[in-house]
Amino acid sequence: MRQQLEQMQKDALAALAGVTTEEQLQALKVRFLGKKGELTSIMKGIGALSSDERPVIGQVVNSVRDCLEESFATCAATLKASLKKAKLQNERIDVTLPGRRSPRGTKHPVTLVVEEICDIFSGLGFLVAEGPEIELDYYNFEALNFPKDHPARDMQDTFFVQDNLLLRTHTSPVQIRTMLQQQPPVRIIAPGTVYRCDYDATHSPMFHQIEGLMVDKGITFGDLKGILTIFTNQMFGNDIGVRLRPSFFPFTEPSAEVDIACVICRGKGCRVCKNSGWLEILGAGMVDPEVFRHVGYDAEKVNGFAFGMGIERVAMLKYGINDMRLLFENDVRFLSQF
Ligand code: 2U9
Repeated sequence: MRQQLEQMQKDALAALAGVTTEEQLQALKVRFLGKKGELTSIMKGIGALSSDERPVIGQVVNSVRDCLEESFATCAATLKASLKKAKLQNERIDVTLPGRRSPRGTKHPVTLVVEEICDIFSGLGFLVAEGPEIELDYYNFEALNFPKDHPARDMQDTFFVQDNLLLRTHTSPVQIRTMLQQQPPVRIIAPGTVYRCDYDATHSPMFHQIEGLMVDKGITFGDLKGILTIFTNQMFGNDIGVRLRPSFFPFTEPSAEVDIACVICRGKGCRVCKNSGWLEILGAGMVDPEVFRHVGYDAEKVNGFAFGMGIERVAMLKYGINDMRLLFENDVRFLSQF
């Protein structure tokens, strides 16, 4: 029986040496020390021993049990420590790894062009002015000398909110509001969103404009041409050709449309300029005395010029974009190119 016990102890210690998981350890504990385990089954033979042998074997049983219990406890502690170590190793965070960068956005081409134009005119002493996008008919049309039957006032061309209230069709009401609030001299540019009932490859119902206004004593058409030439040179290059053609607007007299030499063919003639060699980018003129009358300025004492341009058109020419709708789809593949 002593031999049996010693063999079992040997077997148990050998098996313990190969344990790598808590499940294996538990299974060995059941096998050797459990209620129906090997030690219990050997101990069943104690009853058949003589009264001399029984205490001796009893001592061996106790010493084997103590030895195994201690070995199991040691094994459990070692296993626990090594599992914890492995877990910590697996979960280790390398704090020296560079962080994951979130992709950086880019400015919309319309914003880039607005900023560039504002910078150019700020350099020429113009202040930036803003106003509401929902306007009274008076500021959008009446004060700007639009006759009552002008086609722009039609529902077909203007988005009306109520009888007298509309989405501004240009940023000109900003200049009217500014003149009503301050006396000359005035030198402002008004960038902003405007709305017109129009939609195709070159027109959007919502688009952006920048308009400029300069009012003082003795302003001439030559000043207007000079300022616009400085602007086109800075915007499209120093040697870009500029020409003015006579035109008509209700709010300026005389009026002109301003062309630059085609940015694609430099005046030779191509598809973009429809073989004319020129591209229209601006409208301009001397402010009509009737407009000054509406804001209480004395047209005998002061005069001035105004101009306006569509931002999307400038952006399309500057960046070679052939469909205005690309500017409003917000496709990141398109926008990230600027
Ligand atoms: C006041 C007086 C005069 C602003 C002007 C234009 C000519 C013009 C168009 C360009 C393309 C609008 O976006 S577009 O369709 N603009 O041709 N705008 S003069 O004249 C003003 C403005 C305010 C008080």
